[in-house]
Amino acid sequence: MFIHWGLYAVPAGMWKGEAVHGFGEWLMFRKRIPLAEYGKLAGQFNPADFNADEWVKIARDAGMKYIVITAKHHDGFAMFKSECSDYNIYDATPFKRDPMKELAEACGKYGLKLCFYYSQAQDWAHPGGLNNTWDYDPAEKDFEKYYNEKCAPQIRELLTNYGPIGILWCDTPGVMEKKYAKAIVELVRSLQPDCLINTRVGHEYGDYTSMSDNAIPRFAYKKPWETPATLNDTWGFKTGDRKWKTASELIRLLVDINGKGGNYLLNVGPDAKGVIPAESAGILRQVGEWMKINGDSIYGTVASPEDPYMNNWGNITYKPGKLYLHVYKWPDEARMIYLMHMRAEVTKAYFLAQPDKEIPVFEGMRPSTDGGEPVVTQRYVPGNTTYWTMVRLPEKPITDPDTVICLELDREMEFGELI
Ligand code: FHN
Repeated sequence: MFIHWGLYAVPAGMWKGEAVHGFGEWLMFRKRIPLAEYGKLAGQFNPADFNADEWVKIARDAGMKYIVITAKHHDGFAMFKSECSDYNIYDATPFKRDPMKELAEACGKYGLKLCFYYSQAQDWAHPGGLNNTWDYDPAEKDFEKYYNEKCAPQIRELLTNYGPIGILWCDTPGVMEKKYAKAIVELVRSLQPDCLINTRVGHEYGDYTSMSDNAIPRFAYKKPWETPATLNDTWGFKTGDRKWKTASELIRLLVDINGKGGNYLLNVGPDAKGVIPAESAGILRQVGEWMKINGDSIYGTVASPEDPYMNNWGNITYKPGKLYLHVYKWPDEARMIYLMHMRAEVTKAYFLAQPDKEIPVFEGMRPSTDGGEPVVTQRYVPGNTTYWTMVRLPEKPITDPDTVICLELDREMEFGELI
């Protein structure tokens, strides 16, 4: 679960009675709000309903395994207690709590990994940070000073005060010079060698690839990767944004991403009271219901051997020795799925929703297309080049919006082998 939470939750996309276009967390930039004025939002920020356990449980119940939260976004306001800048939630707001501490405890309790988003280059509150050109003269920008005074010390705090951190999630490196990306990587390695860094640290550093926002590659991508994505249109809370994706859409996107070997980092934008919007929580709960039954087809998967197909019935995810057929659309009256050229024998088949009830698997015959019970038939002749596997589906889906069939195989398949 991605969480964008900061001072921008107070105006929630509105400024002086006007609805401001764009992401909620970009409000200060969009309206070129002077820091002295924007900073006053801190006095109104008292998210008394924040409950770390509830947030972590929402993530856990949706089937999520890690949380990435904005410790500091581009506005420069730290959402943790910081010794190097009192422009932070503990010192500058009436809230007087450190939500990152509370989240670290809750993540430990419920077994999720906590990760920190840190805007390493853009900082609209520090004179040396990138992109605040309305308070500070660009010609006088001293990035080195910003890096030494704020960026590096805050990253040090984040990786020192909150236990093991899964990822330092950097963003928008912009024109930041290579030496700073290198220095951040070295700093993280020195403090927590197991902490991952995403490629948005810049200059081709990083342990895994952050795709563009909401972007899914057309084909499987062999290096580890992740798609950060919104649940509606904004990242940071905006009252006016009602464009929620449905649970069905999210499940299909998740399957698409997992089938191509990636991870889905799905965002929520809590409000100024500290509450994850009920719509987001409700949609994630529905995803979680599906995940409880079908999670085996998602966790631990690698790029599917089937890439780059688009089927008329659904999609495939894969982990060594197991092929998961995700059926979204019942193909035709015969309810038949055809997999061609599968150079592996199906040894066992079952719906994830009915793991104890095996689907019969027959060798060497074509199933009748006149309907009937679910069945898998295959023609498998080692050494031969033409193989096929057919799966007859039940009359109706078993789990909406995606019924998953697991085919256990006698061997591991290579990426791209199912063509
Ligand atoms: O500018 C940010 C944006 O506000 C948001 O944080 C997203 C999340 O991936 N990253 C940047 C734009 O790519």
